[in-house]
Amino acid sequence: MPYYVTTPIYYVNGEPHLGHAYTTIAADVLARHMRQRGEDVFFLTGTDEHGEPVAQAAEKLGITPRELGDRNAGRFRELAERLNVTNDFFIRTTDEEHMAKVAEVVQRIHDNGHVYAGTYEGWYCPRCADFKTESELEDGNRCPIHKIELEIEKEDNWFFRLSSFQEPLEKLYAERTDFVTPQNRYNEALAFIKSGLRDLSLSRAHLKWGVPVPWDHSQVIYVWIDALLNYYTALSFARDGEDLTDRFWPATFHVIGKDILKFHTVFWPAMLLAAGIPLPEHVFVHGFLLGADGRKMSKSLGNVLDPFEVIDRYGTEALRYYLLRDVTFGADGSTSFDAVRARYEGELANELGNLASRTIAMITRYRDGAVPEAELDPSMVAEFDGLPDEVSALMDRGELTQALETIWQRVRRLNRYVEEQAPWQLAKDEARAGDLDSVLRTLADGLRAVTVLLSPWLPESSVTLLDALGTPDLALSGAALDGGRVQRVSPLEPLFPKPS
Ligand code: ME8
Repeated sequence: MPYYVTTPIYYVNGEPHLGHAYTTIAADVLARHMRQRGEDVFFLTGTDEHGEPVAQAAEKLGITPRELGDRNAGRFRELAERLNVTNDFFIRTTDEEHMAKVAEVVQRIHDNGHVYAGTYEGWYCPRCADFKTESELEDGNRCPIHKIELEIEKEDNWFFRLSSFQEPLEKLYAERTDFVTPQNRYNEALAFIKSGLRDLSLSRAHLKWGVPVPWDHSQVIYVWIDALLNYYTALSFARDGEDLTDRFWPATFHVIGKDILKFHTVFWPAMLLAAGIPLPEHVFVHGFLLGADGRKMSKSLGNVLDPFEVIDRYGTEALRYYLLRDVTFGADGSTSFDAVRARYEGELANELGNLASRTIAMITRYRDGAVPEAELDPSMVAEFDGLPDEVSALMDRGELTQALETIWQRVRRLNRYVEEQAPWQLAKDEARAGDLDSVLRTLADGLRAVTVLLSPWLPESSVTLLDALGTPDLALSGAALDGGRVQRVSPLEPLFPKPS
């Protein structure tokens, strides 16, 4: 089955930060998990390079918007590499093929009768590149996201008849209750639709940095319309000489943060309906990472957790694990270096690392590294029963933290099993050699099963560990406790050493 997962494309006017890392890691965990299930996966990320915020930032730096794009797209690519994410393509909205396809789709929306000329007047936030309604404004006519004071702007624009999609969108939400998850975000999107949709300006007159409106080159296409279309255009040129659109469209999972909910859950489906393009299956809206003090992360408050610093000290795996473990995916949550340390030492090193090293050490010591051919302990088999399906069902709903917790309970269960069975005692009693065989085999195969399941979160450590168990296969079909057998173990360096 095709599975197409996307991240938002990030603005090149800012630096890559923890929030970007979070969404990108989450999408990668989904992509890796789906590959384990044997699905045909395409994973897209990239950069959003047009529009006013980028043009303004470039001007401030005294460089062209293209130069700024080149510089920062490079930094977002580097971030993706350091996070060890497996995106199949990196789109930039300045890619010529993207721009040509945007023009083509917007022309189609126009030809289908959904565009007209008008004048727009309203509260405009240049940082959001978006007009705000009165009800969205905060005290002092401030942007609810950027807190800056807004001004009224007036412009002759081309308009997209968003209002005529009120009913089709309500119908969509009634028919597909899992179009937006989690439920509170579905409710928020539906409430926005029900509050009445106003037409949307589709172009900007005073801006040059963007895709020209195909029938009026004096204007450029509104940056959000250009940006949203990346999910669709990328498939047409991601592979030289091959169009992947039929294979992967509609997208399975758009992963986004709550700040861009309205664009993805209201404007985007309306645009696609207007262009006659099938709608994506799901939009998963995650919450916001906050500073250690529970406030929005901001450099001036000094409460920002730098993903690169975490990677330098604890490694990529620690960051991937920490973010999806400590902050429930879908909710807001605070972040701190101390919390990373606690998860690293308390769970990765002391629980998983310890389970791995003692399992391998005991098999080496008591059985010369050969895993005995004994019965698996039936009580443990029962505790692992149905685990891969349970994890898959959670992943299908985007519940990445719950999926990780479900697996981690088995890591803890295996550690308790070691304590309960005390193999070091069994080893002293020749008459109990059969019991020791069974315990060692149960531990080896249990460790293999949890490692396969954990590999989307901990891709590197999982490969190292599975190599030491001599069972490199990552297929989820083998992730049951009786799904595959470890024959021999080989020595393993500590997976999560104390940072120097
Ligand atoms: O909005 N916590 O780009 P952007 C969690 N170009 N996630 C966060 C976060 C935080 N504190 N801060 C940012 C744009 N993010 C547009 C998108 S898509 C067609 C165009 C993540 O660079 C989160 O995914 O401002 C959020 O939605 C995204 O970065 C915004 O990135």
